[in-house]
Amino acid sequence: MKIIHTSDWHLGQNFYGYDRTAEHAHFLRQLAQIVSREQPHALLVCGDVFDTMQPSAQAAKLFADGLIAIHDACPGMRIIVTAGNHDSPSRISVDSALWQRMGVTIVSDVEWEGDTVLADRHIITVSDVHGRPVGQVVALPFLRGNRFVLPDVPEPIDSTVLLQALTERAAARQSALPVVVMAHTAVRGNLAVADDDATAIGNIDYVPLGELRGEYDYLALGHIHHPHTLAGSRSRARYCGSPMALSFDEDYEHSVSIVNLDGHHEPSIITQKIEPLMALSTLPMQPAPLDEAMRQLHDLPHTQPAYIRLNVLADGFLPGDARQRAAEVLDGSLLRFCEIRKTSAAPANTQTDAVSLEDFKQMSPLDVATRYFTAMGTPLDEEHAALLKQVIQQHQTQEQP
Ligand SMILES: [Mn+2]
Repeated sequence: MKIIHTSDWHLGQNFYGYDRTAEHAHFLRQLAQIVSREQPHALLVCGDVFDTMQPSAQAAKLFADGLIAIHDACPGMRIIVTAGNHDSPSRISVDSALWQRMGVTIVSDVEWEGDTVLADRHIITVSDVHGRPVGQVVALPFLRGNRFVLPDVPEPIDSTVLLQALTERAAARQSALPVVVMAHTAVRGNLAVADDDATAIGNIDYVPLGELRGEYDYLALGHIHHPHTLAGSRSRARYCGSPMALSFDEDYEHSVSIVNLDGHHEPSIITQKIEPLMALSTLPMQPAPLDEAMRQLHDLPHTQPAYIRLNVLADGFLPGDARQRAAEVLDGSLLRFCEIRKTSAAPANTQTDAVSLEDFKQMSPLDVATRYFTAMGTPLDEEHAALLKQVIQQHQTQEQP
């Protein structure tokens, strides 16, 4: 089974007041070309189709026109779209009956009958042009609840067990075919070492990969915009990432993933780059004083369209007219001024007595907490230290098998 895995389109995004319709249309045209060339069995869109719960008419039109062009590029292809946390389940499924006629399945929410989940609505068989089944897709949207009841399972289960149960159900139907699971959630790779995953995840609450025990052949993930295969997954779990940068910090290459599955073998994955219509540029690369940053802004060639974030080094407040001055420099050009990022020249408090990684590994949790509170200016008192010590001990006893 050959699939194209994409997610996090965020159609209709308003970027510092600028409209990104042309950029999204540029992406959708590229996707139609990729589909036309690859002729995959399925296209999976794993959540966050729209940027907001109430997308504009323009964004809805972008979605419809784009999807029709993609469908026409490979009419036999199954398209499956799931809702992400940015999507409104009711809004995204308004035309789902109409879409179904074109081979487009929109899974906006968990399907219930009374108080049990309609499991089979979430398992979709994908066929080739001759109608022969080539694989199965378990399509799960962003899950808001955490108690699900299946008809033949007595106790309510949580979202990770639901994923596992549906995967097993799909595998039991046709054991030779690969099972692909679509999910929109934060999952972390299994290796304890700091890898790409950790930096991409930031502060999001994530589920360790090991907790998603289903026997899937490929876990097609959406939610995190940085494309990466999860550590320890043997190419079986991947974030395809967003097809374009949605913030200045997403200054990496964006892509869709082309995944080939052969039975239960390790999938082969090709990353297909998406060319941006507009660059997102932080200027200068390293923060510089306002006058220097403004000088560089003046000198910038104004021939290539780009969004600009000014990177300014300053203590205290910036002059009140700094934003206006920057915007005026770019007025009438192809460059769009967005914001000023201000960095303080004075080193942060916590950096004054940095500790090496080796030393850090040797420290007890209590040492770490003590250092933290000291750095924050309110040293840990004896009572709280004792309480914390007790909690740490309890936790460590529980961890023993
Ligand atoms: Mn997203």
